[in-house]
Amino acid sequence: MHKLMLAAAALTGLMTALQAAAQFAKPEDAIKYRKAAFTVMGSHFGRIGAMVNGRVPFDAKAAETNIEIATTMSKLPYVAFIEGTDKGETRAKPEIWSEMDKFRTAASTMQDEMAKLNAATKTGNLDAIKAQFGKVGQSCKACHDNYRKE
Ligand code: ASC
Repeated sequence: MHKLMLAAAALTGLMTALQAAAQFAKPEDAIKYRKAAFTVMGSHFGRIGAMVNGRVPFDAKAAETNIEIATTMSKLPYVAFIEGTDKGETRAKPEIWSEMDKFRTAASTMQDEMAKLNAATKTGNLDAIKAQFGKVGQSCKACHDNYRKE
């Protein structure tokens, strides 16, 4: 039974990835999709940043709403780094494709740090949120430094 459930879960994951890849009729569509996901992620992560930096008052409920969106968005962009999407309206560096394993590891680190920020946000403890917010920011920056053009 356990094995069957694992197989079903693996199949569901594979189907999701295939559907995501199949949804891009043209390379530009994949580029737009991943940029949109990063934009929305950055916007909602930034709203938490405003609280962390004291630019807006801390609101635990608003932080939770924002981290839920940022966490969901963090999972979306990477299926769109497909072959043929290194050209066009993109700042993606060619190293993404020549170092795909490293790129995926860096993406996965960001997703893990974001998930930890999600957990920290649910505690409602601003100090915990601040500490983890910094780690997510570092994981964003690591990818930007290596894989995003100026
Ligand atoms: C943000 C945002 C990013 C990251 C990055 C961290 O708020 O939009 O892309 O933090 O600047 O270095």
